[in-house]
Amino acid sequence: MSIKVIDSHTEGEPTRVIVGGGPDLGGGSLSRQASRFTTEFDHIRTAIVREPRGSEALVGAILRPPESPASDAGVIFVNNSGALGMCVHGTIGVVRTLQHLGQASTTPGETIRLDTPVGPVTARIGPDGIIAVENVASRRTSHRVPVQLDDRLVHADIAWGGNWFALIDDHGETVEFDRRKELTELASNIRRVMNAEGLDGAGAHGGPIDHVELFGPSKDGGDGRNFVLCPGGAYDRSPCGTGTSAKLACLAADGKLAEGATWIQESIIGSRFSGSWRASSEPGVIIPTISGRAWITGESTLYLDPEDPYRFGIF
Ligand code: PYC
Repeated sequence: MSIKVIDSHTEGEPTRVIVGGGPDLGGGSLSRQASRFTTEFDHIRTAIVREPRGSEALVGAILRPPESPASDAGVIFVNNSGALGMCVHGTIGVVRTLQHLGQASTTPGETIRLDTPVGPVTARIGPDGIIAVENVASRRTSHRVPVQLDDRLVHADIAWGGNWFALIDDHGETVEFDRRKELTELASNIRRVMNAEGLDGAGAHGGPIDHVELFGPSKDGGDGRNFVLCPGGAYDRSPCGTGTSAKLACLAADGKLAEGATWIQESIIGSRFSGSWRASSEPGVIIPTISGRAWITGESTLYLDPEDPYRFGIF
């Protein structure tokens, strides 16, 4: 069996788009197709994103027919632990890949609308390779929830940005690349305690916290730096677009960022997304736009040799 893929990275975080030989996910809603991917074809997901062909940070994307006639395509994102609701860095990677294939415009101002399991998003082509993603409606559902860990008390906001985030400022750690092991351990503990105590997302798409976002001051002229723990235990090399959307929802709720103003979010490696928001028709719910760049890193054919004991990944 062979699968054709195109790899890219968005501000440091990798995306692998399946362009041939992917699983037949049938029809129905994209969320149904996403759950079919992780139930009937999970071995294909793990073969594509896990070592030895992938890495813990890799997000896989499979293009599907659009769910709505207003959209150009559908997309499902998966990582080392399962399916993601939405993925902004992945969307930027998908659009860059479609441009590379000649299937999307590179003309500034042109748009491409993609359906995802959690709603449609629109990518607008900008100048200098920038791609701006208008993400799904985002909102904060809880403010400063106390979370008692063995060694410290922290306070978490809970917000939806296409995935569920716990956002923490008062963690007492330095948000530096060379502290990533300690930050991973702290964020994992926070997620474990919050989910064990039922401190999770509520309302539409309600569910457990899947990402944890720790904030610190900017090191490079931005508005802040983050460390984002992803569901499978990897940290996001980019500033995490769904996480930046969740952050914008919190800033908007606190009156700390005006509608239309720009927020520059730095990642733990120093890469940047620029974000802004507009109001939705629902009070307390914002529509964020996140901008960043992606670069193609390779085109390849993955071989799944039946004799290879690790063809479906290393567990
Ligand atoms: O950019 O939304 C994002 C994302 C989610 C997980 C990794 N990146």
